[in-house]
Amino acid sequence: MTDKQVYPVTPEVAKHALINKDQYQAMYKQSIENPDQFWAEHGKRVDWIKPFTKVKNTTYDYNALSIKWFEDGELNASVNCLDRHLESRGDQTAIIFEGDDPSDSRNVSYRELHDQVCKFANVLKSQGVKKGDVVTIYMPMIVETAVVMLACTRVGAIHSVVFGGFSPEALGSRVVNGKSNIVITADEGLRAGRKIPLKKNVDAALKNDDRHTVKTVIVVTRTGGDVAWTEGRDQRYEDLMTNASADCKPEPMNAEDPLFMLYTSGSTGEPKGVLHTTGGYLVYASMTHQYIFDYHDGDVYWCTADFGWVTGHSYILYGPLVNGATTLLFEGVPNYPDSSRMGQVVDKHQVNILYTAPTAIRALMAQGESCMDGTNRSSLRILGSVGEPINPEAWKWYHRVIGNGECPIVDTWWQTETGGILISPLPGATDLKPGSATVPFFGVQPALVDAEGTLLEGEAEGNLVIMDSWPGQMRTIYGDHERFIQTYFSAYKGMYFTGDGARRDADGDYWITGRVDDVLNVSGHRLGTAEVESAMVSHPKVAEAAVVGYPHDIKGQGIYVYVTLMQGEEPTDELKKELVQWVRKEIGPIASPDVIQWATGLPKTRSGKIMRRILRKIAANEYDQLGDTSTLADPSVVDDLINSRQSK
Ligand code: 6R9
Repeated sequence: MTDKQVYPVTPEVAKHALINKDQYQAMYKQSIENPDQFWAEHGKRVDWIKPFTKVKNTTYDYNALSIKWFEDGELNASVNCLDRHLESRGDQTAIIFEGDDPSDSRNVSYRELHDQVCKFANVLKSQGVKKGDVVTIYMPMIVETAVVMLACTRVGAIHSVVFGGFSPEALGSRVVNGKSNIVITADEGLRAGRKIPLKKNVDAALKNDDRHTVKTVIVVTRTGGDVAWTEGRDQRYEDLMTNASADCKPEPMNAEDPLFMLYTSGSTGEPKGVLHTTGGYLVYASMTHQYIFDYHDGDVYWCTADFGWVTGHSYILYGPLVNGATTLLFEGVPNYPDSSRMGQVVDKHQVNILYTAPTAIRALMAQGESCMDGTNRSSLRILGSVGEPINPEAWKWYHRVIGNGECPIVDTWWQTETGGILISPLPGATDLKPGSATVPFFGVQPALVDAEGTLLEGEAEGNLVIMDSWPGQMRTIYGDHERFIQTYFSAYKGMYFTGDGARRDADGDYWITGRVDDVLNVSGHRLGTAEVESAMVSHPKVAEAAVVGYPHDIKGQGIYVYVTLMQGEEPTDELKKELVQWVRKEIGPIASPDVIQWATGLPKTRSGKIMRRILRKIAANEYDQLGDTSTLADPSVVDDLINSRQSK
């Protein structure tokens, strides 16, 4: 089947675009047939302190897995983001900061940013931070966060950004796992007029750190709110910056030296620290940013993600800054002070490229078109979507209402692990289909396999794998290389397994159908069912819990929890509320259960494995599609669950 509704490349877009259809075909072909030559050429898009002579050295062979790109080159990320632009665009705005409060905005030039970064790099050095140390960053969406991240790269430290919405418990376990002995935070964050107690959370997180290895906490003043102070450990960012020199020699990094780590959820166990290295990542992030967003010099580019997620790393910070772009950094949320905010920000800063998430679009859509009243968004040229499958209805609304029917939408599929976008249209080269991420980027070879790992040809649906390495790929799970190999390369030998399912249509376009493992995608945020379950069962009244996702109009997926209480505990509405609060405290607000259902028993196989497939169907109200339940240890459990679901 070819999907009928196609939005062809328009002549206006084609005229302006960096890559047309023929160029895409030719470049893609070269990138697959001769990757060394292709990436040797495109590897030059970043500045090397010592040029590479080797390009691709990778094997997905399970027993000899190795991923190295540009392995003998040396470079520094902050130099690529800042120093190399000083001569040509020192006074150009690097970052437009748009605060939570619409009256709070400012522009930061490349020169100013360079100064701040060098100063903070010297501060880090003065605090004893060396190449290879892990610096934990727990900060709001402010300019200082970009400064801190880039300063880490200047001295060769590995930053580990923890999303400001995570709880003290989640932060604490990431600090410990990363063996980090320094945390950078702010007094409080600001979101939708509310204060987020970041420093307080850090204090609580470190109280639980029984190793007491965190020697330094640096606190940026954002709100000026009162915070507790631990003498000898806590220091004010502003005080440290006052006397710091703005002269800091960058640390030459090998292409394969770590750049950052970022925790993400998997289907089992604790979140894993995804490790990215320097050379390949910067080449890939900047190249995808330029071509996929059809970025031209002078464009104003706005990605609404948070630094706490990979999109914030690759497409607010590194990709845009390596390209010398003007990147907008937004502290707030799309519906504060009201739902016209997104349109207002676009008009105010004359944004040309807008990159956001389906959940934000659906939330605006639910407000009705009037949320764009009073704004014209005529500066927009390209729209982007990321984080979860975009339903065709939301796609069309985004296209018609936000983009005035004139802007191509690039639906970009990728993952924390991939470092940059792997499947996406290119504005001048790809005809669009609402809901399809379409075609692979240069150097990327997607394929579909069935459960046995047999490659599927032509029109098909199956598990999405990638057949060969690309420069932005993660290199390991911090501290656990074995888990890296097991998680991504053991399911299908010789292939990278994405954890996603996909369909390929008769034109060869890919349609991502969502996770095929036990990972939830709630408002574009990744969460492991295992994490939510382990938070739930840590409550003293809970005996057992099973978590599944269910279709949710705004969030994409909502969190549905089946809970079995300890003998003698009363299943009350108060207890449900308490359990919701409990999970928020353990993980953070993004993990708040949407529905809790009391369960006297859970459907398990005779070997004791919970059959989530059945729980998913019950949560989705699809009782007629339960499939085979005869292998259950106690099939009557299913009827009980359905009855109690219906009687609610
Ligand atoms: C970048 C990012 C990755 C998971 C991924 C997939 C889902 C992301 C998507 C998409 C359909 C898209 N996902 N983009 N699904 N269409 N355009 O989101 O990274 O937080 O690691 O999540 O998100 O399921 O596997 P991450």
